[in-house]
Amino acid sequence: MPLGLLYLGASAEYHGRRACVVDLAGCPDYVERAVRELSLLRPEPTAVGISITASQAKLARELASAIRDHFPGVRLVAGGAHVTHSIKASARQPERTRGLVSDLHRNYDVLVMGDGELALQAAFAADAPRIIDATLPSSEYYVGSRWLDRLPYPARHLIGASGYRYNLGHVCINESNAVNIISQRGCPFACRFCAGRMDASARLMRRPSAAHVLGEIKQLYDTYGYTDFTFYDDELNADRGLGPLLAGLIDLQARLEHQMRFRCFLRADLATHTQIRALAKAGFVVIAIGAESGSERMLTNMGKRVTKDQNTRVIEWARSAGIYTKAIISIGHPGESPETLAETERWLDAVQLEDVNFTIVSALPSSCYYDGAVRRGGVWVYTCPENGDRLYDFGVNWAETVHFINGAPSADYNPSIYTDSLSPSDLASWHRYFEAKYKAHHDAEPAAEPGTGATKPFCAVHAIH
Ligand code: B12
Ligand code: SF4
Repeated sequence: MPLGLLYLGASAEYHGRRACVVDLAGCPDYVERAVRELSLLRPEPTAVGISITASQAKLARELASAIRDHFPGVRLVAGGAHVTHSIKASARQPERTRGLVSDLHRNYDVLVMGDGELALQAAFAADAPRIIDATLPSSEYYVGSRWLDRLPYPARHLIGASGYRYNLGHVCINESNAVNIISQRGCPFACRFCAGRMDASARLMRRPSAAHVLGEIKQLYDTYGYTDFTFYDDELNADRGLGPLLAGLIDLQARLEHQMRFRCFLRADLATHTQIRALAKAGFVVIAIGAESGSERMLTNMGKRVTKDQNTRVIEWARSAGIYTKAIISIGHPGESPETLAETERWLDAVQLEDVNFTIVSALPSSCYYDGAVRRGGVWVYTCPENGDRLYDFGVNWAETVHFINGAPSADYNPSIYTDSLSPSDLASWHRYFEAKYKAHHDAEPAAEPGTGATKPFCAVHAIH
């Protein structure tokens, strides 16, 4: 479920507005569908918010244009990762981001950066500024931990939550009754491929109390009968306050006399054997780790600050605790070569994961690979400070191109990046090779991550009136 929009919907309702959320995930006729849904609203909407990630920017613009045609005078508000990170990146890469930022200014009336629960109300005001920056703790619209504890739970009733049924997103789990939740925001780490990492405010952690999170889980169980939960937190163990949450989950299940199942993302360097056992005891059956590579040089180059041995150790601990591990492997970091990919292959052969996801890196605004690159001979070049290894990027025009890869690349998929020893097509071949070798036996592979139409680009609309 689109948590961001559902939090905004809840906030709008809390402030006495009528809200409508349209989830366009995986919807091929997303423009027609959105216009149709908006046309049914009475009275007509006065404001429409669109949530945008980089790969959706072009689709969102088409949507915005159709909404303007059908509802002249409506206020169009844009928010989400693309808006936040493009504007933030423009301070460091003004030339490179010019097209992205002007595209946003041309097509939307108000741009909201950061969490939108408080900013949304200001975006509706008659005298709303063109940009509302809610990313800084000094902003009156900043959603800090204190606010997260008071925010209403996501308004899942606005999208007919009972119609959503997912599995826990692991190849070993076929039957499930899962929903996604998020228990903290921000990540203090600085992996160089990750969007937002160049921005200090994105590295600030915020979280509600364990009681608030447990209340949401209970509400989801009571209202919709959900028994399985995927935590969308960037890294659940990035926060030191995991103990009360795990104790609360055990207590909740005992009180309800019902066993629940959970999935989360973890950072391997912060995991301990005790923590993994505690997760298993609380009902965690799947963990996903951003292992990224089996090459120490690549792990250094991407600024992961996790070692291959730490990744291996977590997989072993999880296996001994009866938890399935899924690893995310990313291909095409600075200096990637046939040798480093062979190291990754050897590592994957050694750890024998039940499930693994492959992706090819792309340089996203506000990541180190994007903001830290310099233009040379028509391409963007990021150079690792440690050893001079380089990543080359043709530069995706996110405002004009739908560009992302999830799952095996099609024959015509062309990565935007390359290294000194691997061309874009070499990287795509390696990706296909890994998919064939490690995923071919997964006939019953879930088509998408829980809660998403992950294999297709999507947009979402949030209309308020
Ligand atoms: C879970 C997740 C996924 C899931 C589901 C995504 C979903 N939409 O539910 C899956 C696995 C499908 C996925 C896929 C991808 N993802 Co992803 N994903 C995330 C993750 C970890 C959590 C999203 C979430 O639920 N956040 C919680 C909610 C509360 O926050 P939110 O959605 O940002 O919404 C808040 C604000 O942004 C704002 N807001 C949002 N929309 C709007 C609209 C308006 C009008 C307003 C006013 C405010 C507003 O207010 C909201 C409430 O506070 C984020 C990282 C993160 N921590 O956010 C990455 C992230 C969004 N993903 C990212 C990427 C790169 C991808 C992929 C391209 C990866 C790939 N190679 O395939 C694909 C592309 C998907 C697509 N089509 O866009 C990047 C996006 C970067 C960018 N510039 O767009 C992020 C930021 C990770 C990162 N740091 O690099 N992803
Ligand atoms: S990849 Fe994970 S650990 Fe690294 S900066 Fe991004 S969210 Fe944090």
